[in-house]
Order: sequence, then C-alpha cells, then structure tokens
Amino acid sequence: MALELYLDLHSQPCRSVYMFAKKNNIPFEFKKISLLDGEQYGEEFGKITLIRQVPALRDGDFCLAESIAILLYLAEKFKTADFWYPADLQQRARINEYLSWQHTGIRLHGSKVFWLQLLLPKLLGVEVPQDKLDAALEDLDSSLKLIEEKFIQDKPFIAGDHISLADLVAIAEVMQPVGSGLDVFEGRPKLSAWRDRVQAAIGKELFDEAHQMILGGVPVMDVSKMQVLKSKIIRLFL
Ligand SMILES: N[C@@H](CCC(=O)N[C@@H](CS)C(=O)NCC(=O)O)C(=O)O
Repeated sequence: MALELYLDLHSQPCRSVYMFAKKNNIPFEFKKISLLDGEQYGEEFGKITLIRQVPALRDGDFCLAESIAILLYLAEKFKTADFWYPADLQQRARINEYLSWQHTGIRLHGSKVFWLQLLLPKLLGVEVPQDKLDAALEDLDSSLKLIEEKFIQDKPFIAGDHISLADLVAIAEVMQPVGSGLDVFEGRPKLSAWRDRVQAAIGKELFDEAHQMILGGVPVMDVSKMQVLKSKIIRLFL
C-alpha cells in the first residue's frame, strides 16, 4: 500500500509537507481532505487522526498527525539530502529553533489575516470589526519582522547556505496572508529576496502548484458545509 498523505493545500502545514514530498520524489497517494467542505469531521478521517486536522499521514498501519512530525518521518524514512535537516549539531538546532517557534510565533497570525480579510467577510458574509483586523495585521507584522531579523538575518536561508525544512515551513506560512490580497513582501526587501531564493530552490513550478489554491481568490463552494468550521474560526479569531 502506498504511503498516504491527507492534505488540503489551503493549509500552510499541508503545503510544506506536499512540497517536501514532491521535491524529494517521495511516492505517495494524495488523499484530499477538503477542510471547507468539513471532510475533516468525517468518519473515515477520524480513523486516521482524532485531532481531525491536516496534514496527516498513513504508512501501512502507522498513522501520524502534525506537520513537523510528518516532515521528520519522511526525511528519515526516505533519507533525503542532508541539507533538509542537517546532521550538523548547530545547523540542526537552528532548524529546530525555527520549527519550535513557528507553532506559536506565526502560525495563527497568517491564518487569522487570511480568514479576517478574505474568507469571513467575502465568503461567509461575516462582518469583521476593523480593530480585530488591525490587531491581526500588527501581530503578523511583528512575526514577519522576527523572521527577517532573527531567523534570516544576512544568510541566504534560515540555517545558512542551503534551503532546509525551516524555510519550507516558513514560506508556506508567509504566503498565507498573500492569498487574502496582502503583499507581505512590499517594503521588506530581505523577506522578498529570501522568498525568491526559496522559490528557486523548490522550483517555480512546484511552488506555484502548491500555492495556486490560496492565490485563486474567494473559493467557490457550498457554504452550508462550513458551519462547524465557521463557528470554530469565529470562536478563535473574533
Ligand atoms: N500543528 C498542526 C496544525 C494543523 C492545522 O492547524 N491544520 C488546520 C489547517 S491549517 C486544520 O486541519 N484545520 C481544520 C479544523 O481545525 O477543523 C500541524 O502543524 O500539522
């Protein structure tokens, strides 16, 4: 049985897993879980992960949730090139530092702007108070500043001269608000140059393919299927 990846490319952690698997020619079956259609709440997906979030992996009888755990599993199982997750103690620690920070450091900020600026008002007709949006943009701005000043600094990539898992995870996150029409690269030459290097290292075709779903504007869909997710998002972000 082929290794299965349960993904929705609207999701940042799914895109990093997807780009990593594709870039490394890791054979897998793409199992689409449409979050906006509520497929994460279905019976079948509950057997893969009780967390009911994507990405998730199934390799035979072994199921795994959490993007970072999945990326590390794939890197180790398929013995991908060292630069993705170097054996060198300090380079690896630098990557671990970013992977640990991003969960709370940027994860929700990019998502929040995406929901407050695009999906809630334009797809679901929910009025978003300006102060909530302003606060979300401010939080995102602080996170992007840290990515530039603390994580990239004057290096080509987060861990040094080569792309690594940290850059893959970071770029998927940084691109999320771009999907809501916010040009996060404007006025940030360092971030912009880093994005160009990451895109070149991944390959423009794969980069564009991974991001096309979030760059396509307001998705066309049956919003009646979004009630559970909508309540969850409103509780979380408003
Ligand atoms: N810490 C998890 C986060 C996963 C996550 O937040 N997934 C979101 C999409 S980006 C999801 O599946 N949300 C569906 C829901 O909560 O109903 C990881 O890195 O994999």
